Amino acid sequence: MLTVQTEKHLLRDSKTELHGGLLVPPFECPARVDRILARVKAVSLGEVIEPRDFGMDPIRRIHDAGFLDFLANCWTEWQAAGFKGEAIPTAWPARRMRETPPKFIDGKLGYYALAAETAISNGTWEAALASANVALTAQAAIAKGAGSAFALCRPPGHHATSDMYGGYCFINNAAVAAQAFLDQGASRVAILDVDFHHGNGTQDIFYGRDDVLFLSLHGRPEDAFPYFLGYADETGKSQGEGFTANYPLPPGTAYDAWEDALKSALARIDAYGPDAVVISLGVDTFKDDPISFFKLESDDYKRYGKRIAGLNRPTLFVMEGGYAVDEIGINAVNVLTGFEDR
Ligand code: B3N
Ligand code: ZN
Repeated sequence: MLTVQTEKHLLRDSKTELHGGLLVPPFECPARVDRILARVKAVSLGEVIEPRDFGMDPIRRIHDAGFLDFLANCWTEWQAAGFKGEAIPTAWPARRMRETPPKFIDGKLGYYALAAETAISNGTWEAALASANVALTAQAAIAKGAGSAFALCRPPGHHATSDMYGGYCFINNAAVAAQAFLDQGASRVAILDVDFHHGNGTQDIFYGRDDVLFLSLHGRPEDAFPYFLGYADETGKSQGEGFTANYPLPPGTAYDAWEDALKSALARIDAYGPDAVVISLGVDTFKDDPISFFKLESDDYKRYGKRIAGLNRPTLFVMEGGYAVDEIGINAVNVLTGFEDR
């Protein structure tokens, strides 16, 4: 399987995450990609290539112009305002307040953020753009006939909506790639999100549409980030009614129960008959993940990779979360070798 990756992910190197009332080193760190890439090479998964630059057009198909402008200029404006730390929002358009974008960067941060843990720092925008190009390059390989490809994206994307960042995500790489399939002639695309966290951004982007089927297996919103989306009764709206499926699961969920949900999701995808499948691949479902509460073991990733292959559709894997750095390479690549049945 082809892997697409770039060292530009190193530009995303913020030093702080707001967690537990403290500024701690971010869980979403550069070592994650180093470990996955080392494993890709150790198992000889296949060729590893650099991304091409697709420009802004495919990203503008998903994201709001004001939001992209904010991301591109945030760090410069934050520094110009004289702030000394990394950029973190402090105020939001909360219930019954005005949703008018402010001019001052401190206000813009709250307007465009969905949560406060994710600090913006020098290089964040450049790394997010490179990550989207990683997804688009892997998508292009599949459009040209590859049966599968692995987009080793960092930063991840599935929490980013058309106009909000957060949960370590800035540009929604899976959504950008899915839209590219459609723009190049696909009629239907399925996005299966197997990250521990609900893919709220991807769901929100496609919620009113029937040309993208979105399915997510995740920690239930009563207990897990992003807290405010991902309930089972969210099934789509208007033309998109019936094209979203959520499988919220409780703390302690181990492979057998998780696989039951996966089988149900795969049956839905099979019935939909997509031209391409995008897997939002997070391995924070692992039993030792430091911020999650599922109990999957390393061999389980191989088992479910094989099940995904059973769809027999062109499949693009887009890297999302996973913070057990010592095992992230084994777990992520186990999905891919399981898919290849080796
Ligand atoms: O949810 C958390 C969080 C939960 C538990 C933690 N422990 C026990 C140390 C630490 C953090 N933080 C909120 C930000 C989570 C962002 C998730 C990003 C992701 O992987 N999305 O798929
Ligand atoms: Zn996650």
